[in-house]
Amino acid sequence: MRKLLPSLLFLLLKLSYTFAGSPFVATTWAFTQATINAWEQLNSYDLALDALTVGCRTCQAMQCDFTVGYGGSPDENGESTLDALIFDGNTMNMGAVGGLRGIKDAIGVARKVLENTQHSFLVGSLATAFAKDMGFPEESLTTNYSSNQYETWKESNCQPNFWQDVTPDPTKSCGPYKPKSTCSLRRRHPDPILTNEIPQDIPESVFNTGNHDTIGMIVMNAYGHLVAGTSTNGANHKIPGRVGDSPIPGAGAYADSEVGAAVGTGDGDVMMRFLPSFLAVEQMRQGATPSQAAQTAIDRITRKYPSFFGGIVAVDKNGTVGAACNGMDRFPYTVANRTSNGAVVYYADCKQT
Ligand code: SD4
Repeated sequence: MRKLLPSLLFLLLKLSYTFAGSPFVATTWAFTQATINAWEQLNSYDLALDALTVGCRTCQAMQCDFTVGYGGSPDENGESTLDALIFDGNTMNMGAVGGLRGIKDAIGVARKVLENTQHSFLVGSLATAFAKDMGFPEESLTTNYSSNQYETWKESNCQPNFWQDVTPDPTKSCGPYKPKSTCSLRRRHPDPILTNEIPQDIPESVFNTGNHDTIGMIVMNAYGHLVAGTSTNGANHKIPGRVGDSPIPGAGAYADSEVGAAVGTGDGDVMMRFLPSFLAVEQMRQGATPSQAAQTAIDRITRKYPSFFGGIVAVDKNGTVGAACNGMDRFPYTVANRTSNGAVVYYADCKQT
């Protein structure tokens, strides 16, 4: 028996390794290089947080579609600001930054918030001060590309923009704007509680396939440690100070190693009101498949905003991946796992609403 003990122990360890889960990386959009880099990192060290950081950092450095990292989505002052989140599904701890100015590595700073503070979320210029203390260099996030984007927008009379119910008419001018009188506001927006009215759908979304592409990434290691995160430069021509859904837990990303994880991308001003990543994880907790869970999260939004633009990727703790979307024909997402032989891009067909 004594002789058998080591082999029995080894077998037990091997079994728990096998059943703990099958490691994977899943990413919004066709961000293959980010997925491959995260997967290689995972294979080398099997640390989910490191793999996610490496993956998101890849897109930040590559300026994926100019909507992740520096030099994209300039705000109304021409400045790029960054949002990022990293959520640990083992500890239910997180780190996030919103409206980060002058620091390129937003996911790195979010990781520092997670690991070196008891806080969850730092924003704006004071997040920059924190990042500098943590050793990140302060540098301009403006490039020729982003200043051209900004100049072209100014030349087109600041169209499109995110203003409403202001004067002068935001569809014809650059501001500065003032609110319209409260009386006209009331006429335009009757109290939905009193009228039981479904809110107006988004007039014409500034979000579309040319203005999107947050990286949302989910990683699970061989021991079933699930983490989820995001990195983005947000919305093109946003009003300065705007933070999107991406750094908000349950909106941009959510993970619970006992269940699964989800990430979202799209019109964050609308999506954050529905906490779609949280909802998708809770659906999986109730037994929904990842595809069903992602679809439920999307349906919850389209019920009120039928034309919103966005997608959700959900993965359960067994590594089954699903996705759902709205406002486009199909939504690409990328997966790497033990059988994929590199990163494979899949497409979810959006349900026609
Ligand atoms: C935001 N959700 O800031 C992000 C942008 C995005 O696809 O994902 N676009 O609203």
